Amino acid sequence: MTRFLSLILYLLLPFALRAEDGYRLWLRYDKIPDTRLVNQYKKELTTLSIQGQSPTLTIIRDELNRGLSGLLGYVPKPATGLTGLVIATINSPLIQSLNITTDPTLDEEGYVIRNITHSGKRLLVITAKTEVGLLYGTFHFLRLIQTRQSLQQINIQSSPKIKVRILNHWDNLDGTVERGYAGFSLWNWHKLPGYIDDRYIDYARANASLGINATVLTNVNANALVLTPAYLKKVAALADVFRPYGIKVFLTARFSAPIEIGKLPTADPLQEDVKQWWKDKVTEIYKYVPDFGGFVVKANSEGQPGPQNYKRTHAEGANVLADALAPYKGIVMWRAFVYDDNVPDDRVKQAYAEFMPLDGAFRENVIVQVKNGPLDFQPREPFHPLFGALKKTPLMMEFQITQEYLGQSTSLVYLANLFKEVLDTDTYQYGKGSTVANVLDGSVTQQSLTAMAGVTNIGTDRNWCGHPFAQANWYAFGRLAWNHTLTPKQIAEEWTRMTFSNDQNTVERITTMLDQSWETCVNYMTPLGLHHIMGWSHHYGPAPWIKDKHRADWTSVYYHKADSVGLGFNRTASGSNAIEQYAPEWQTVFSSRQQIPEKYLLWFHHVGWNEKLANGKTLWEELCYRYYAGASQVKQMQLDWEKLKSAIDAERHRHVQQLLAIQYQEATWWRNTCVLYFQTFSKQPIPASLPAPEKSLDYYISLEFPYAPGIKPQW
Ligand code: BDP
Repeated sequence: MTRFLSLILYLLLPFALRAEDGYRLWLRYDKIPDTRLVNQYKKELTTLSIQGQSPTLTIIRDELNRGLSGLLGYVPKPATGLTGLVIATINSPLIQSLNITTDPTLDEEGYVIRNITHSGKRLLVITAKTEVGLLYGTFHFLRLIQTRQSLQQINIQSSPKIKVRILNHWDNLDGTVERGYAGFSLWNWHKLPGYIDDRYIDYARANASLGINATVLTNVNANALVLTPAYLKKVAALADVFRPYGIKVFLTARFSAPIEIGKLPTADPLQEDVKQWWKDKVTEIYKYVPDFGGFVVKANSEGQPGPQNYKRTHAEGANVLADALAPYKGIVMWRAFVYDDNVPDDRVKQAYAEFMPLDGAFRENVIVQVKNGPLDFQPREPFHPLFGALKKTPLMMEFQITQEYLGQSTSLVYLANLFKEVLDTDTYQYGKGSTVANVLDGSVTQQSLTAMAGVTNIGTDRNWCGHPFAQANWYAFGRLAWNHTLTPKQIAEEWTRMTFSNDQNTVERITTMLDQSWETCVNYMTPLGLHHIMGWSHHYGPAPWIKDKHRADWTSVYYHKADSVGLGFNRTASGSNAIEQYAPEWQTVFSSRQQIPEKYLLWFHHVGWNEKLANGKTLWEELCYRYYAGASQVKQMQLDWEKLKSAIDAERHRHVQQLLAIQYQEATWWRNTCVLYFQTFSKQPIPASLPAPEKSLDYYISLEFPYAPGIKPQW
C-alpha cells in the first residue's frame, strides 16, 4: 500500500512542482473554466496561419501553441491562406491582398489586431511592419483571452510611446545583485556561454510580452572586466538568446576601464589614446554583439570614476563613448545621478547644477538618464527639475522597480501609482501640458531618441521578484514604458486577471489593495514629504537618528532637520532655494505654505510642530496620525487578503499572508520608531487616541541587520 502511495505521489510530483510558485508570472495560460466562453473563442480561431520562417516567427508559433492549448485546451490547425487567425507582416503578399489600412502613426514596433471579413469569411489578423511587432501583437492578443475579452470586434492599433524600454540590472559579476531582494543574479556568468539556462528564455518572453526591448546586464557601479573578451563571449550568448525577442543588450561602462583593462596610464577623455581605446573596444564589442545597444554610465557619483577626475565635464566624458558607438548606431545613457559631499549646500540641487550648463554639449547619441526625483528613489519625491529644463539634450527616465526604499521584498507596494504620479506631473517647461511623460516621449520636445529605464527587481528566486506582488511592478513598468497613458488601476486589473484570477470580486479586491498600497507605505515610512530616514547602508527599516557619518548627505538628520522648532528641509528662498530649479508655476506652489500639496510639505519647508495643517491638526498631531494610519492600512490589507483565501490557490495565499504579517511588523516598527524619535524634538505626547509604541526608542536604535540583502559589498 505504501509503495502504491509513493508511486502515486511520484506520478503527481511534476504537477506538484508546477504548482503556483509564481514562476509563470503573468503568462500562466491556465484553462478557462467557462466552456461557453472557450467555445466562443474557438469559433474565431479555427485555423492559424503564420507566414514565413524565422526565429521570431517560431517564437510566435510556440507562444500561441502554449497559450491557446493552455487557455482553450486546443490549438488551431495550421493553415497557409486567408483563414482563421492570420499573422504576417504588412508587406507580405497575404496582408497586401487584404488592403488593411493602418494609421500613419504605426511604428516599426507597433501592431494591428483586427477582425475583417474577406470574401465572405471572418478573419482575425495580427499584422505589423516588423516581426517583433508581430510578437508584441501576439502577446496582446493572448492577453485579450487571458483577461477574457471578446474577440468579436477587435480593432486595435498600438505603438510604443517610448523607443528604448529598458531594464537596468544592478547585477555584479560575482552573482550578487546590488539592491536585489530576490536571490542572486539571473546571469550565470561562470557557466556562460556554454550553458543557456531556460530562465533566460522565460525572462525574454516575459519582457517581450510587455514590449521591453532592451536590458543592461550589469551594475551601474561597474566592473570593467565585463568588457574583456572572456566576458564579451558570455554577453554575446545572452544577446543571441534575447535577439529574436526584440531585446537588445547594453552594458555598463566603467569610466576607468582604459586604465584597468587597457593598461593606459589615464582615462582622460580628451587624450587621443583614450579615445582610440574606446573606439577599438566598441569595434570589438560589435564583433561579438552586432546589435549591441550601447553603454550606461555612472560617472563621478558615489566614488565612481568619471571625467571630472581629469577636470573634464560630463559632456566631454559622454561624447568619447558616443563617438565610438556612433558608427554602429549605439547610444550612451549617461546618468545624472551625481553628487558629492564637497557640495554641502543641498544634495538635491546638484544634478541640475551640473547638467544645465552642459545643455546642447552632448552628442546626438547621448541621452541623459534622470531618476524620477532629485534625491534618490525615496518613497515619495517631487519630480526631478531636469525634466523639461534641459532643452537641447534628450532626457530619459530612470525608475526603480526594485523596492530598495519601499519595503524591499517583504512588502506589498505597487509602484505604478508612484510612476504615474511623476509621469503625469506638469513641468510647465514648454507651457501648460508639458508633463514629464510628454517630455520623455518627445511630443513636446521633438526629441527623437526617447527612453525609459527601470532598475529591475528580478533574481533567481523561483518567483523571480521575491514577493509575489513585486511581479506587478515589473509588469507595470513595462506597460507604462509602452503606453504611459494607461492608469495604474487598468494595469493592476490586467495583471491581477492574468496572475491570480478573473473572478470579478477577486479582481476588485486585489486591484484595490494594489492601488492603495503605495500611499500606505508612504504613510508609515515618510509621510508629509519626509525623506531619507532609512537604515544606514542596507536601507532596511527606519533610522532617523543617523548623523555624524563621513558624508553629511548620507545621514538622516541632514534631510529631516528636526529641531525644537519643527521638522523638514527648508528649500525655499530663505533656505537652500532648490525650488528655483523648477518652472515659475511650481516655484509659486512649492514656496507657499498655503498652496503646497501636503505630500511635499516637509520636502520644501521647515514647519513648526504646532503649525496647523489643512485639516486643523498641528504638524505633530498629523505626523502621528499618518504613521498610525499607515500601519492600520497594512492591517486592513491583511484582513482583505484573508477574505480571498478561498479565491486564491493555497500556495500563493500562504506566501502573501506571511509576507503581509512581516509587513505589518515592519510598518509598526517604522511607526513606533519615527514617532518616538521625532517626539524627542516636539516634546509633545502622542495623541491619546493612538496606542503607545510597544518598545522604547533605545530598543529600536539597538536593532542591527548585518546581513540584510542587497547591500553593496564595498559599503
Ligand atoms: C542608490 C543605491 C546605490 C546605487 C545608487 C545609484 O543605494 O546602491 O548605486 O542608488 O543609483 O539608491 O547609482
